[in-house]
Amino acid sequence: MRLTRRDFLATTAAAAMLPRMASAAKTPGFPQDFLWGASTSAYQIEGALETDGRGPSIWDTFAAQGRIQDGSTATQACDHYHRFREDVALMRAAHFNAYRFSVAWPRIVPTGSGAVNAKGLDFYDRLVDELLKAGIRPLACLYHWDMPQALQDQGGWQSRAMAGPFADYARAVTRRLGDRVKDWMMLNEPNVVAIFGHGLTEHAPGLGLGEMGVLRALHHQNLAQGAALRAIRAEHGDARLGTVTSVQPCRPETPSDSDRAAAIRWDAVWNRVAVDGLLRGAFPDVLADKMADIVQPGDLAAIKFPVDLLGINYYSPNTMRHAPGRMFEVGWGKAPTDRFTAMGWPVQPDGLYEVLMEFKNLYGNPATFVAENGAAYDDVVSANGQVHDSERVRYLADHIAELRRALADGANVRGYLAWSLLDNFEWAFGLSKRFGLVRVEYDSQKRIPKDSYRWFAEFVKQVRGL
Ligand code: IFM
Repeated sequence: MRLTRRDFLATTAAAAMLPRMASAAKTPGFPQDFLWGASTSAYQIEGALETDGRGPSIWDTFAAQGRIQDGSTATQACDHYHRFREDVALMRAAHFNAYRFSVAWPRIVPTGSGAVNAKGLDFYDRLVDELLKAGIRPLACLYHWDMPQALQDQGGWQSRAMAGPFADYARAVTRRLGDRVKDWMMLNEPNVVAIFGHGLTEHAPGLGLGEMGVLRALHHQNLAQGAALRAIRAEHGDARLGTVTSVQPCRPETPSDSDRAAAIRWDAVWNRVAVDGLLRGAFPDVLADKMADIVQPGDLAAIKFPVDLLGINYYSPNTMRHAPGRMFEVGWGKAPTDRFTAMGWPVQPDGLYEVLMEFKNLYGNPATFVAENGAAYDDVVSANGQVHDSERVRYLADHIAELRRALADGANVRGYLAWSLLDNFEWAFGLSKRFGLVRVEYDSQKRIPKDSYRWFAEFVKQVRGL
């Protein structure tokens, strides 16, 4: 696909943003090797759930239980399994130099442990070769929520025993792809997995176990991550290893002591268990009593690891209020903005600056990259066949401006990947929420690049000096 400047300027709203971003691009602050691209995950885009020996995952079970709000499934999703070449071509046309995808654990180890499925690995082999051919650096994530059902049947993340199978799976994948993929992320958003899948019931496996269920799932993911990091490091001295966490500032709704304490508690659960465990080998004080029931001697040392690159997913801050009777006695308050996405998430770009500066000021400025940032909106296809998603353009532009501000203030940020390349299966919301730079017509599988895609492509082109 060839995109001309005229294509891009055809969009009034996007065109209006360009001068501002063009001058942003000229401002020093984006290094030449900065990573620009998008992220996706296997279950959300691949489809082909029963192809080439893939085993069932917890999300297949969850969907079969009728727990997806719009009744859709990921059976076909974006059919990326068969259309990945077309999707890589879209990235290439947008001048991306990086792409984060996830490997589906149930494709590689269909029964959770034991035999490795070579055909599953073959798919990622083809994908990686296609990316490299297009000059796009592959960043592979090993766990983006699709646990093999067989392991869930043995306790899943409620069990300490997942560390062994996860490390074995990590070894199998990196042995096959490690000659070409150098960036390996272990987990995606362990906090979201633990909170919504284990404490609450909105995500698979939908256990609703409350506070201790959350903390167990977090701790056991941390342990599995530590085991996988060490397993890969032992065999791949040249790999850049890391993980991806969702980091959202937790702000009190009011200055009251009780709301402030709620924000501190939620910050501990949402942000610190994952980040402090990995970077400091420590857990937040406010959770010490509860964690004492879970953590065993030696665990903190097994979790801490000198990562090379840390992915940060940022969408919005959490505005918290004291809510007696709720999990961790917290509830979501009203955010001080009138901008919201179709997910109902507040748009507060300054939170990205806050998060990036926090890594600089509190954690010794490790190398980070924005692994996800983006927004769902109720896009419509206009009479001219285009998607004029000016709100998404504004969302991206505002967040990239905050990223640039953090870079200028010394944050060690190495890249920005938008969520997401394609509209896709948005978990419990099914196909009803669209986050893509590219629209997917699910019936025909036609890809329609949105204005945001053209805007981002033009921006990346300018900022990379192409
Ligand atoms: O779609 C998800 C992704 O899988 C994980 N981070 C948030 C995105 C939007 O909800």
